[in-house]
Amino acid sequence: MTLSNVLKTASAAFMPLVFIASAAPAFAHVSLERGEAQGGASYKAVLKIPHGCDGSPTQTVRVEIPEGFIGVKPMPKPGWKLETVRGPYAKSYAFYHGKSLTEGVKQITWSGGELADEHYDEFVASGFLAKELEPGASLYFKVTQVCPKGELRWVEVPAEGQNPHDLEAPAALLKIASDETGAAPGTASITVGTLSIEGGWTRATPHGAKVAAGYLTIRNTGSEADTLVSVETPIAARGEIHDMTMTDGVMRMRRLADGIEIPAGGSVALKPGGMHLMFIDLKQPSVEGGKVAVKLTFKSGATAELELPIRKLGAAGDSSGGHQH
Ligand SMILES: [Cu+2]
Repeated sequence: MTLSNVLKTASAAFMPLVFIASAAPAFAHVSLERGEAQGGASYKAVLKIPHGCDGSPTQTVRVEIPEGFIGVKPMPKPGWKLETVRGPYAKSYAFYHGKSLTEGVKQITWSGGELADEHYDEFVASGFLAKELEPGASLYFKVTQVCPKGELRWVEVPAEGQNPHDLEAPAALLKIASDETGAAPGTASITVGTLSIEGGWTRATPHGAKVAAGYLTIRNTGSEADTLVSVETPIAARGEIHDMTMTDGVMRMRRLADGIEIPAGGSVALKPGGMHLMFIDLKQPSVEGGKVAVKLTFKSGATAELELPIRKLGAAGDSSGGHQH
């Protein structure tokens, strides 16, 4: 019996309101743990499956990946068989390593599992929200649950002007955040394991610029040292880790091939005139007020994805930068 049928039956029979109220939780919708996220940044889609099909256990969960959620990789689940269907995107999207993505995972199916109606579970896929997505845009993740008895199809999308709460089986919604709801200028922080990264920023680049630098502070609260070994960003063909040194009175930069060690209990600041992230072969200028997505990878395997706010050209110590390539 569908929810609207229940409601019709209930009202037709003048059943007490308490019946509807107590029945409602059984119809909790499939949803995303994080329902709003920035475009031009990585996103981990955590789909929450709150119940089975009217009492029957869920044995298959299938998700349609919405346009604009690119480079998607599903997380395997013990006890579930994982299958993906790839296909073309509606257009080409800028991605890490200077690549453009024109196709990728469009559908994910976890099957052969057993999620009891009275239990709850999460199904996860990691990817990148294309920077071409408009702030305020809605991405709908259509989800199908298949059970031994019946199935639930969370595929409804509200029509123009329709209240999504009126939908009986809405698809899970992800809103692309407007720029105003992003991190305050000059702050970009994230914690991964024992590492915390804060105070990140980059600066606006003139048209035709080939390189840009990124700055941030990495704190290691753990008992073992870790090393920043690489950086990637969708705005440049490649990322490197650099230091500045004074040779014969001239400031030069050099690549730190071994990365930057963050000592246990210590912190390292990447700042103008010193160590920095270098974005090489820029594909686009960085515009003041925007953000640059970066992905840092550490020797331990930890990765941190954050967004560096773009400060104005010539900001904070730019004159000492003297980037020579
Ligand atoms: Cu450099």
